[in-house]
Amino acid sequence: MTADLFENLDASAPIREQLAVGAVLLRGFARPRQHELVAAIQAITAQATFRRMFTPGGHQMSVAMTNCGEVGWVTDRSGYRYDAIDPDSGRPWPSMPPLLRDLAEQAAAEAGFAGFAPDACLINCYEPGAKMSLHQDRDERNMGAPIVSVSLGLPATFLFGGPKRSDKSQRYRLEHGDVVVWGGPARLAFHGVAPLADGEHGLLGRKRINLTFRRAR
Ligand code: MD3
Ligand code: FE
Repeated sequence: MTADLFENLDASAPIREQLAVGAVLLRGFARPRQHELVAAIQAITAQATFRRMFTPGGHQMSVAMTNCGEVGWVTDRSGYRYDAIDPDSGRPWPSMPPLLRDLAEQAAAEAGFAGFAPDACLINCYEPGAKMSLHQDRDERNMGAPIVSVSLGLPATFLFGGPKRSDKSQRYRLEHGDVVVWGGPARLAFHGVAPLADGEHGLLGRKRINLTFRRAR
């Protein structure tokens, strides 16, 4: 009680919630920059359009994806990987706008990961019904670096499990402007997103967009 009362006395301190060891939720951290973020995402997707990729098992993902940065995450029948070239356009991915890079770096620093230098940003687009099954993120070379995620648009139920797929998962609601930093022991936790509930968001309509900033190489 006392801790809660005094935690955010400093008006400039973000509202933080520790979800697990190494996982810090910064509620509303991206809100002050929401309009610039949406404009930056629109500029990226004009160059590299959202597409629903195929898993190595041949299933088409319900989430549409694109990337910016030096490398982007891709999946097709041959596997998952980071690639400097967008397979749809044959061109390099759009570069990561400083606005996005700075936001990720600042959030990581708030969570105790000073010096985070992402080289990849995966942009996920959920429409009602789209989901992401439980998985681990293990295609990155440097597991010492955290992943920073930024949620925009419709709220989602995020599932956060443990180091084993069978570990019971906890549910969190991630809303527009929420930023989560996943590092340390949380970095290899199983996680996923429940099917997106329909709704209408003032800025993004019937969509949820999630950015994940990574150090892939
Ligand atoms: C916990 N994206 O792109 S973001 C993904 O909302 C992904 O689109 C989800 O999982 C989304 O791989 C979840 C939150 C997140 C991202 C990476 C993590 C949580 C994580 C890596 C390790 C542990
Ligand atoms: Fe993931």
